Amino acid sequence: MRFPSICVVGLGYIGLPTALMFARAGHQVVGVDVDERVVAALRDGETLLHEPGLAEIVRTQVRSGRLRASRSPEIADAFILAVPTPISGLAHKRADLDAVRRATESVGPYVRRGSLVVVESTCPPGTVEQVVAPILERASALRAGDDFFLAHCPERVLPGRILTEIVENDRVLGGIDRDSAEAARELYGSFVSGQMITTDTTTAELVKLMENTQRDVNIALANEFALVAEHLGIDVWEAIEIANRHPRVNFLRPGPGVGGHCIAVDPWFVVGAAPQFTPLIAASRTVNDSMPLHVSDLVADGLGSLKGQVVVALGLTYKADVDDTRESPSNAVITILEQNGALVRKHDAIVSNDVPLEELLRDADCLLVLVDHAAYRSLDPSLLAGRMRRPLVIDTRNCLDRAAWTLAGFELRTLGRGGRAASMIAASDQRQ
Ligand code: SAJ
Repeated sequence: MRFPSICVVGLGYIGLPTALMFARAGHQVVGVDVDERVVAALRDGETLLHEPGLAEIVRTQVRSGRLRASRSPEIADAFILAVPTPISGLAHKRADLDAVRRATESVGPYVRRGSLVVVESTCPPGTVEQVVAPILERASALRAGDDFFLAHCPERVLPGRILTEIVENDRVLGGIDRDSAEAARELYGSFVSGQMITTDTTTAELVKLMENTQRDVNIALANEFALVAEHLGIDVWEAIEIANRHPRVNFLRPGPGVGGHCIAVDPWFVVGAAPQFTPLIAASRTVNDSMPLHVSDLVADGLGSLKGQVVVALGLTYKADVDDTRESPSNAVITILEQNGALVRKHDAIVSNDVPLEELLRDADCLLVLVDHAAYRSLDPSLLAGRMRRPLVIDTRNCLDRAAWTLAGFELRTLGRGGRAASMIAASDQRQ
């Protein structure tokens, strides 16, 4: 084994699973985090994160003695930086590289001849070469490429499927030089079963941003068609289903907006790097960011006004079946509703369900579905009927069974579904 000891800085949704995979593959791993609660939990063989299968592996790897937790880095053969890169600034959204700088500074003094440093954090193009390398070189008095290896290996795992994808996904390994990329290939080869593709650091940085940008632009396109369909009075969900039968067409799903720490953020790194060439990427961000306002308009439309109306918001996480509420479109929708005088009662099948839904619905005016958790898709409307002051349901994810909810006496409206579709279906129902 070429890099027997590894120091992983940042024990979030990427750093912790990565540390675990290396520990399971037989490396000696120290996991570092600035948050005392994260370190304390890991020392007890526990984690504060919710991800399928994670708690069990944390327990076994901490017990095995191959994974330890610490507040500060120490000497190791390889260092992995997996800290957040958010955006800051409202008018001009720029990458906030403070955490990357701090993490780099913290490992710099421990880098030796022959060490490997890998940046996993998603970064604007050029960061590893222009920001990370100089900091490491200053702190270690060594040269990147000549004396130590430096690579960018962006994570690409999907929250909810992290432990599978971290092993099976193909990996991009961008080296500051060829030997660095090869060193990274050797390191990740200890647990990755997907293919490993080597390139330079800046290409690897851009590849990661391109992936998330493509998804953001495609979601924006679906959202834009949802608005068009509402305007034309047709059903975008039916239209998408039909269009997707074309062998080279694959629309994503419209919804209340794009959340999470990645897809809503990363496109701005590309815009920041080349604003004059990225009008499409910037416009897509604007379209997706405008969806919460559209959802509040749908509610206002359905209720006549928002002032004093009781809205039950179903789903607070940024997407289905995860526990992560950070950067959730639900937060934006709820804020707009409240600013306009609505009284919002919140429920989430995963993170906030102390008060049962049946109780929240009592005398409510609108049930607003913002996240398509499995638990919501399988709700039995007959058990919820007769409690609301007004049985209006607005489904922003098209996840409810229209026939069942209508039969139970609810008025179901769906984002992207215009009036004509509803009336045609009603007409054809009557004909039958
Ligand atoms: N969304 C839609 N419609 C869709 C798909 C998603 O509105 O058809 C919304 C979701 O509800 C959510 C947001 O987009 O609010 C993002 O969800 P997601 O499942 O598309 O992506 P993330 O943020 O959970 O994970 C993405 C993944 N990137 C790609 O699929 C290209 C993952 O592989 C990356 O590793 C991750 O970003 C990351 O960390 O960069």
